[in-house]
Amino acid sequence: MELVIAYKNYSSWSLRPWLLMRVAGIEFDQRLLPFAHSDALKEFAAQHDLLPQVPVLLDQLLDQEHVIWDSLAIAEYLAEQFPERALWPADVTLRALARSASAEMHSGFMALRQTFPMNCRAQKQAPTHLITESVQRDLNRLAVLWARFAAAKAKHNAEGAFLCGAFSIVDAMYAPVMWRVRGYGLTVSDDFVAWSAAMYALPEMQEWLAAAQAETWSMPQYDQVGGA
Ligand SMILES: N[C@@H](CCC(=O)N[C@@H](CS)C(=O)NCC(=O)O)C(=O)O
Repeated sequence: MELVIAYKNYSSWSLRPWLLMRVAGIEFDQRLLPFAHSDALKEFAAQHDLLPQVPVLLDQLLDQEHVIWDSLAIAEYLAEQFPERALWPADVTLRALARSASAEMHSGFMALRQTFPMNCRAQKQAPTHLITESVQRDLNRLAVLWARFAAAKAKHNAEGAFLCGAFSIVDAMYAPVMWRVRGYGLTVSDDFVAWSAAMYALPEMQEWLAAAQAETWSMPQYDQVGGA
């Protein structure tokens, strides 16, 4: 399998399947296409009739090359191909919650995502004027979701520091939010802080961070957010 991604420092959609596969122990090669610094992503997309976007998963299955694009579709494909890795929680209630929250991340949190782009190298304190009403609404929504996961975990005796206990797709879907909240000094809730610490401590997340720090590409429009 080959996962096509972009900048480890900035590409939030790339992080999701990469982290999921690494934590689940699914082996893959990675191809990094720095789309703002080369035409390689455009050429790759044209070759496969895709939009010029990452992530894309290439899989050789039953003698055919399968091309899966979009983070959530990749996560679902992997869950189907590797049922023994329990990429979704086994419990139906937790699974329904994890699926709903993953879809909500995929289509929502626009204010947070647009105002505070993922930048793993950032360590800032966001100026208060950037915490607009819409951003605050997104942060409040995270707190509500995290409380809901904590209650569901307790009710279903799910053990572990992640949203449904053990690491699952929903943690991967929210992984960039960990970087956003941490990197810009935002506040969500105590439940979020505990989850964030567990996500940050994952060896795979540290591996991603080290690679992001080693990258020499920069995107000034993102580096300038929240001050120099
Ligand atoms: N809905 C897509 C979003 C993918 C996306 O927006 N990817 C960004 C990178 S994080 C991209 O490829 N941008 C290319 C560009 O801006 O040229 C997913 O879930 O994978």
